[in-house]
Amino acid sequence: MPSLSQAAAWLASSERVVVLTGAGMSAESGVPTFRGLDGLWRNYNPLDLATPAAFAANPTLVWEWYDWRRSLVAATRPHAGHLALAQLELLGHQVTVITQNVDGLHHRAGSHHVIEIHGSLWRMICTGCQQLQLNRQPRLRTLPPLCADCGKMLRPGVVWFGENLPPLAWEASLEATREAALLLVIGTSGTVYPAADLVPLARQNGARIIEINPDDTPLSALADLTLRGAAGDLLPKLLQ
Ligand code: BV8
Ligand code: ZN
Repeated sequence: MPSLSQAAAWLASSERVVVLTGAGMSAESGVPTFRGLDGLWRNYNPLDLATPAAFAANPTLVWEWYDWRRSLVAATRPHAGHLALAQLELLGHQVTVITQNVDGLHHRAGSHHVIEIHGSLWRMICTGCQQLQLNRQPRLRTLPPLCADCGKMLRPGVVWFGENLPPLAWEASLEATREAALLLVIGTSGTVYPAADLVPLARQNGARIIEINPDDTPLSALADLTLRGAAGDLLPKLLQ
């Protein structure tokens, strides 16, 4: 694939690399995407469950969904694509992974500079005392889980639709994107904002854009190069 060698050449000559990943980055680890056919749980649309209103209306149902996702992710592992991104750091590039995913697979693959702009399945926040707790227990005993300190209900430590992104994470993402020489856009449909805005921002600041996705997306028009394929297949080849 000539574009693969072109992409490899651009990668080799880029010191500061930013990687924006979406649900498609975790697909080959067996984590369902949001919009693919396999993305549904009990026939609910994730867009209907990942909202403050859904949690207020039925916290147990929303927790069942997150508990199911936590168990599923706990049983998977990073794939060769995640590992290839971690390896990129070892080759001397300054790599910042800005992920929309909440599964923690980039951390488990060994990437050091990961910005989780939509939070994490493994974090919980108390709706009472606002304490942030890390909890990696895949199957929670009681749903909804309660705060050990104040007894109030815990919520998943993720950003729901209609909620602001964590300010420090978003600021760090903007800064890294402005400095990027190369932006890899991997496994995202580019339909969620403000994450998708990072792509035009990188372009405005002179970065080269490479999209890795089996399908066309609204972001494809902004890419200097599109590699039509799966992350787990193309990223190791790109690293070679
Ligand atoms: C915000 C955490 C300011 C939770 C997620 C009206 C009212 C309020 C807000 C809005 C509104 N209208 C629009 C908005 C903005 C809204 C938004 O963007 N809505 C969309 C639906 C239009 N955004 C927000 O609300 C954000 N906050 O704007 O704050 C504000 C505040 C108040 C009021 C207004 C504004 C917060 C957004 C964060 C939501 N939380 N996740 C959880 O995970 O449970 S988003 C969630 O969905 C994921 O994190 C992910 O980001 C997104 C799914 O998108 P993708 O990652 O792109 O995945 P998708 O399935 O779509 O696509 C997969 C892709 O992979 C495909 O292209 C496929 O081809 C490809 N693929 C498949 N296999 C592979 C592959 N690629 C490579 N290899 C493969 N093997
Ligand atoms: Zn509490």
